[in-house]
Amino acid sequence: MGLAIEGYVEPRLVEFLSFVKEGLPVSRFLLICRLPRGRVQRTVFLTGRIPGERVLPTIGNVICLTPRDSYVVDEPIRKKGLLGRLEGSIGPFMRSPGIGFPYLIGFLRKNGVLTDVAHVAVQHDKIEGPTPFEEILRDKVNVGRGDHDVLFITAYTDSAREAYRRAREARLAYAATGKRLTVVLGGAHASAVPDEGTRLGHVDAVVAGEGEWAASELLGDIREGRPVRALYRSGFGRIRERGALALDMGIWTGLKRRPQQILASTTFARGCKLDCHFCAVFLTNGPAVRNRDVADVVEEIRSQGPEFTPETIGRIGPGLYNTLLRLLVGLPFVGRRRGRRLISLMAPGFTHQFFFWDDNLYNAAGSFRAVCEAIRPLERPWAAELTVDLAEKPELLKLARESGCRDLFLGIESVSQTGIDGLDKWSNDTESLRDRVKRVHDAGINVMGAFVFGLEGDDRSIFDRTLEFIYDTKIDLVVANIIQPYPGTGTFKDAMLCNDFLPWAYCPDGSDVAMDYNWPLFDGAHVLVRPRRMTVDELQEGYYYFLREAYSLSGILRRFRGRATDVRSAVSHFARNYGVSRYGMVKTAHAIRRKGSRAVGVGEAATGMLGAGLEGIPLLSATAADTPEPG
Ligand code: B12
Ligand code: SF4
Repeated sequence: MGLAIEGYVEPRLVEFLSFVKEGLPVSRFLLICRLPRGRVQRTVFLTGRIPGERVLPTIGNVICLTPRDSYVVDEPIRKKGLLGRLEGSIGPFMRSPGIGFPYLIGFLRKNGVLTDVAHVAVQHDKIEGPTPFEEILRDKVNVGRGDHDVLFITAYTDSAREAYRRAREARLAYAATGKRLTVVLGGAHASAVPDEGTRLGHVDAVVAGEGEWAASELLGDIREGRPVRALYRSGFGRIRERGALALDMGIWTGLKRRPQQILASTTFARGCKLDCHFCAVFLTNGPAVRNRDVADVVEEIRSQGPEFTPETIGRIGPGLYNTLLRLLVGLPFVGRRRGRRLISLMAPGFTHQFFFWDDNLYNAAGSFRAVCEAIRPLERPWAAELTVDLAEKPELLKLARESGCRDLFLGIESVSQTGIDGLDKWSNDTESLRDRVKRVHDAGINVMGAFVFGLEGDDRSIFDRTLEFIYDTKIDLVVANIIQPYPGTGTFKDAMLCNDFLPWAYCPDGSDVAMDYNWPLFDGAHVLVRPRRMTVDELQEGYYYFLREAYSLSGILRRFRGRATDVRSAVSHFARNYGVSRYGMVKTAHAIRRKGSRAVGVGEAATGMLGAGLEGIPLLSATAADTPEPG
């Protein structure tokens, strides 16, 4: 028996041994390996290959790339605020790099689709900045490992253009190395427009929908030496069996500019019980709700905690936060009483509060109860995104609070019933909306309300009516978007049928990257479809006006629920709103800077389709937003 090994020897040996373990035939290989005294020789000569024998590719590196968003297309983001400057000098405090790649890589590794032979490198342009590919190859990838690398890119629609540009850049950099690279796009945009990237020659393959099984098939094709197909898509299988999914947040240790803390994250279900007209969730997660085993969820959360305890804090690394933390925890009184809390707030590792990134955590009463009961013993605060009809079940709200729920992101969408009906969002009913928000508050849970403008029936009064609503109900945090025709949704199809797309929604002639539409503008902050009862300018400016009012000092004050003497709650309310408005939500920060925005009376001179303020909106320039954005 012999073995022929070329290139970097250790991973090849691992692969050889896995061949033996799996009972695959190895007798046709010949091993010639020089090991001089004192050191391991890594140069191996290839001889004795049987003439005509096919050598199968070995995947050496899998690069997981998250490109930047195109949130601010007409103005680059600069971190001028207090938080921005601080982070610029000492590094990011806290980020959520996402869970798509951790679930994908966790699954591929657990199921042996990726063996230890393959090195997984991560590049997160939003956190680390858009690092040139030559630098990524130099610092994060071992080009000598294996003979075939794979670049995985994830993108929402608003970052599709950046994804395509990065794909081209990677190909160029690889051409200089002479090594083979397969470029694959996955995520929400790929699931919605699965043929665009390959048709326009940006990527080699697309994975649509859930990634785990489809990507396994793709990697299998590469390893077996078969040509990759343009599209991989698997059915939405059951995920209820224990261990069906496997989250590996450990991949983020590979970030160069690693945040001090990463948002602890999990998911219980995929899919949503609703099928709202404007929503793209069904394209990635399928038409039905599928739950996981709650024990898996609990295990996932447990695995994400701080890296240090009061006893081991002395071993913490250098840096401003760490030195400060070590000193504080070391103080006799403070350390004894508050040491653990300080560590959970500041130490390297994961945040104490964890997030369910489900599409909708409240799909059914039974499963919601099961997951709350399972996580209650963890005694950790949590947050989730769900439908406001949960408020119809006070016992579930109570249970949620008892199990640690502190913040709920509610898709309120609109204070207009006509708008809600146009979305087919049967969970919402504007008659009972105020009461429902109150019930959530009464249960001791904060509300982050999400609103959409430009819906059916919306006129210029919608902005002030919504402001009145958020002040009356004292919604703690607010996010707002202009209705977007995300590809594959009912809203997109309507816009096509009625020829309602505005001119700038199409890919501009001068675009340096070919795209079907002007995807960078699909960021939630641009008017892309002709509104019926407002001018384009009225909708655009009214949107900015709404955000600016909601996050003005008086707007934040009017939404404060506590008593004037409750200093702690007041500080928390202002800090959180400051964080969201100035920093966390770049679009909001941008709106706040647009001092001239008004809800009414705008656009008198621009009643046509092309409002003056919107003419010639440029595409995000190649150099724009060159500072890392909040993740
Ligand atoms: C959580 C979430 C967020 C979080 C993200 C937090 C974080 N750091 O990850 C926050 C609140 C920040 C957010 C923001 C926004 N979101 Co969002 N979000 C979601 C949500 C509910 C779940 C995403 C998720 O994490 N799912 C779980 C993971 C495991 O799934 P995944 O990331 O899709 O990855 C899987 C597959 O897609 C695939 N995969 C993904 N990438 C790749 C790459 C390769 C190469 C391969 C092989 C496979 C693969 O494999 C993974 C495992 O199966 C989705 C709904 C949905 N179901 O997609 C909306 C969704 C993705 N969001 C959406 C939108 C519009 C936005 C915003 C633009 C909203 C706004 N106007 O501000 C912003 C922009 C964010 C941005 N560009 O970065 C839309 C996207 C539509 C589109 N076509 O782009 C969705 C689909 C919701 C909707 N209502 O339609 N979002
Ligand atoms: S409730 Fe939310 S996640 Fe579910 S379909 Fe509607 S918008 Fe999408």
